[in-house]
Amino acid sequence: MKIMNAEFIISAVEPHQYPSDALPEIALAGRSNVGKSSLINKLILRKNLARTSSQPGKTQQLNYYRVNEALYFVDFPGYGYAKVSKTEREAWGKMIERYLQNRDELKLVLLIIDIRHDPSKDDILMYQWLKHYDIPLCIVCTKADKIPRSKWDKHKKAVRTTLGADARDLFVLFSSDTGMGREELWNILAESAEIAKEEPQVRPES
Ligand SMILES: Nc1nc2c(ncn2[C@@H]2O[C@H](COP(=O)(O)OP(=O)(O)O)[C@@H](O)[C@H]2O)c(=O)[nH]1
Ligand SMILES: [Mg+2]
Repeated sequence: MKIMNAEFIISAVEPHQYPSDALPEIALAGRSNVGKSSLINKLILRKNLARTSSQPGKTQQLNYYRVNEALYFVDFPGYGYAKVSKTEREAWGKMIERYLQNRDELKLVLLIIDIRHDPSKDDILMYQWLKHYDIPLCIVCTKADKIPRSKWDKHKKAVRTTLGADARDLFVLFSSDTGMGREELWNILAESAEIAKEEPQVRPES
């Protein structure tokens, strides 16, 4: 995927703040610090558009990034952050559930998991929510560079088993450090969003 442009659009809480141009949306869900911002930055080849935040759990909004005037990334607030109060947690749940239930533009959710650790209770709940609402998902195991190649298979299997994943679920091993999985993931995103994998041929102006 050739990135022509990428920009931050809005931090939305209420549905009326969501963009209204009907472009396909790819959402990213995962616990705080799992590497969601880094993954967006790697996909769009920007160092720091999606802020890799030092204060995990602080952003309780849906952050919209538009790529190539063709699709949006919707970065969910990270879950499982210890200092979040019960009230905040409930607000989080309501916002996410409302989005998942009603958003026609949503084409795919990337469930981001740290390859080194078994999925958390929140990861499992998110997986079950997505299945319940029948939303297409892709499990993305990130930070692959942090464990030796010889252990990838073992960890992949542990992630699948803990989530109770379906053998048909899309699955990508990724690293924001090395760029591993980037092309594979873009191909999945392009397919889900129904956009061309390669830029259309532009005829030189005569
Ligand atoms: N080695 C390595 N570090 C990563 C990777 N992805 C994220 N990180 C680091 O993990 C930390 C959290 O990343 P961030 O993208 O802010 O996570 P977020 O809270 O899910 O948005 C940062 O220090 C990143 O540099 C990866 O694939 N490999
Ligand atoms: Mg982040």
